[in-house]
Amino acid sequence: MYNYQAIEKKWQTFWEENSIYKVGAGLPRPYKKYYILEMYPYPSGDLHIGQFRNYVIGDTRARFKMLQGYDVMYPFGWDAFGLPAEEAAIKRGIEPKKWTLSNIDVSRSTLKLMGISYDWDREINTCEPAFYKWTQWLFLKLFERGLAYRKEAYVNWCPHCNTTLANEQVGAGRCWRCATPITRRELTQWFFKITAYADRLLSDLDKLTEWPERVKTLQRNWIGKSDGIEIDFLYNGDKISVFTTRPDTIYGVTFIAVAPESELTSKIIKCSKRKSELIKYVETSLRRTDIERSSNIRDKDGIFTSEYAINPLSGERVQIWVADYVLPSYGTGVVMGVPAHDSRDFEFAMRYKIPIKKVIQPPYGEEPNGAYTEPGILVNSGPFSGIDSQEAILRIKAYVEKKGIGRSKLNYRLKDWLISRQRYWGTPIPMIHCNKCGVVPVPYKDLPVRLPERVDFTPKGKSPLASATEFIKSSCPNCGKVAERDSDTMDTFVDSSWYYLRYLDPKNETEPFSQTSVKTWFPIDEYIGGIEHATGHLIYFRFITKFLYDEGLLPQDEPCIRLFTHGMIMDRNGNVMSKSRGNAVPVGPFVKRWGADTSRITILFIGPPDKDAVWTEAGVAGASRFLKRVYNLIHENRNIPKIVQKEATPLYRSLNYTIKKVTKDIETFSHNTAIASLMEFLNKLYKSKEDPCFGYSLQVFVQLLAPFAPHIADELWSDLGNTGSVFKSKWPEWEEIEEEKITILVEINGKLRAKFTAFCDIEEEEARLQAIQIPKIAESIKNREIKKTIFVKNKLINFVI
Ligand code: ANZ
Ligand code: ZN
Repeated sequence: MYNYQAIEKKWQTFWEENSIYKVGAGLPRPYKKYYILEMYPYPSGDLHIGQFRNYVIGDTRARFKMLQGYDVMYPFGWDAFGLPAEEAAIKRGIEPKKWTLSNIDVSRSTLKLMGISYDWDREINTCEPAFYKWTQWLFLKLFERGLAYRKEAYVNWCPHCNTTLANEQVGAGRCWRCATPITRRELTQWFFKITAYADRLLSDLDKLTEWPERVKTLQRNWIGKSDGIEIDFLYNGDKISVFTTRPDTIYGVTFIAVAPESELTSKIIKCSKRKSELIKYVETSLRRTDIERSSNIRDKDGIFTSEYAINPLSGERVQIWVADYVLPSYGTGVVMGVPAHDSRDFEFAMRYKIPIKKVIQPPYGEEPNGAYTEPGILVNSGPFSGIDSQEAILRIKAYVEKKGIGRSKLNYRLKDWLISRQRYWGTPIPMIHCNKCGVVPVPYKDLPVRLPERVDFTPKGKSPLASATEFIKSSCPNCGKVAERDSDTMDTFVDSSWYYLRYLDPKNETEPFSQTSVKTWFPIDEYIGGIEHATGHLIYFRFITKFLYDEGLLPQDEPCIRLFTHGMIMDRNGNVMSKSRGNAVPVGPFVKRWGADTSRITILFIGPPDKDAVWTEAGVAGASRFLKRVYNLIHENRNIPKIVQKEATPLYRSLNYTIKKVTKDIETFSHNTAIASLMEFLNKLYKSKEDPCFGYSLQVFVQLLAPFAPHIADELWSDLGNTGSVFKSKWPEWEEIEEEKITILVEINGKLRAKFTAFCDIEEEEARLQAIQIPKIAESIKNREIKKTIFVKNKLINFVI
């Protein structure tokens, strides 16, 4: 009888006692390193099925590499700081630290129950001083190089909750918690100058040949390089610079629009006759978020300043407006309005009856009703009339540069990274404010700056740490006078921008990581995580890696060779499973009921790992039956001789075919089809007990099964008379021999839809499993009932739906 409870407990204990997964503790062998990492989780409670899937995907690959003889680094840790812990703490009245640590305990024991092969000796936790000491060290390094700086910035502010809000926490201009309309506040904030790396972050994407194209495209667009020019308009003897990618439209400018919060706006307000109306408009627009302001849906609004500027090329006088569709932080914060050729400007001009002047003619075809935004032939453009847009852009660029009224300019959409938070539960910013010396860094030897406990952290409008007098009171490292600590904490994405390096040397007390450890393990060979991090974490950690490379601390400037973005687990309504949505199925009870191995097979068999999948427990019965059959067959035949029969018996052929298939499938993250081949091969084994290759095949089967169902594999491995763990054995190799395979047609309602190859005499159940794994078939039978299955041996399978 397959007693999975006893087996799993036994082997989990064995692995732990024998440090099977300890990095570098393996048998002597040629040295090949493999650093595999999953993005670490935020410890919000027990893990759910969606997370479980990601860890099992990673674990399967880690175990496979172990069996292939690699020295595998497979660590785990916790992204422990962050807002939800504070929210939970306020709601439940417990300390964020206590809440976080108890969540970690629950999740860790679930991971152990699942049999994931992490080296727990390398566990990290970002809220421990031993870790955040080095986050602070990183901050100081960046500060030394001028890459961490302080600046006034507008932030979203909820006047009711007394707190800043991230853009994601604002919906339709209201606070996510209390629905009060938000305002914008100008506060001094800390930034990391990621824009200094914009060009490298962009061009080095070409080095990342094993990253998904989709992620690279998202990053390219996010960095948003834009090649244009700045042109100086004249205003009261001063200049107003505008950034444009279309200098060929310069003769069509009929107004200038300035962002409300730009300095230029305050300057113009002083000269304007419409002071009070202007001030009112500025206040209203500050209440809107960037998202609303640049939305295409909302009517663009603005206000005329009653001032004028002069177009330096045409000499024409144009109106100056203040309009909040102009973003303060892009280009110069001023737009030259060309209503005839830009849709937003067109809308704006129509609304306020501003003149519209055509200067680009379509080369062929008719002019549209609205703005004509494509390139074309210049008209009404002085000496440039008659030239096409492309040529005109070059000539106008040359002209303004010669005259000294403009310059070429590269602009990036990427902004500097605002990293300060007016929150308690994060890494304290290691800076001291002295009346005499200004902002002074905490000396390295005084790190860590410890986060004080028992602080009143309910939001009051300023950082909770500001009222922790014991913490704030300090002395200036420079002059020794009484001074104050910075009261902000860092964005948690700072922690995750470098955490992957700490695993390499987690206990080092004198440096964040040693040079030896980096030389041995850097970079990550395989990184597994969600696509939602494409433009956040995955850019930040590239940035910090480049910075540390420039500091001479890393041998290369990209953190990760290969990135795998896994699909999401969805609920029946098509929503992503997540704790915050309230549709999370906890994994603990499921694993307890079915055992780790059956749960693992179920989740891997749900579909290709890079695709989304709907969670159902339907597959669990099949997975459980499969493992029972594995156990029964091998356990009963455990004493059979295992000599290798290198004859091309039918079983030997199938065996070689299966080794090859499973190996290739794991390499391409096609775990579900690998399992399907194992199921098929098992059936063949049941029918081949007389084959001279039978005993040997059982042995190899156990090895092939091991990455997916590690406990039962180790149990059967020792049943077969081997000593030690199967994970210390060597992954089987295959021999290229001709395989007698047949082609099975897959039909739906009698129509041919797909084909697959299988062993001769494949059974109906087997054929059905193989067929429904084919993406095209899976797609057409999704959510539909299969009324009848018709199976013609060695020919076809037909689903009636
Ligand atoms: C005149 C013009 C005429 C423009 C035309 C476009 C089409 P990308 O390509 O994304 O870089 N712009 C400049 N600064 C802006 C700001 N702070 N907020 C909002 N829009 C701004 O876009 C560059 C274009 O975006 C610039 O070129 C400018 O409009 C606008 F037929 O200038 B253009
Ligand atoms: Zn001082």
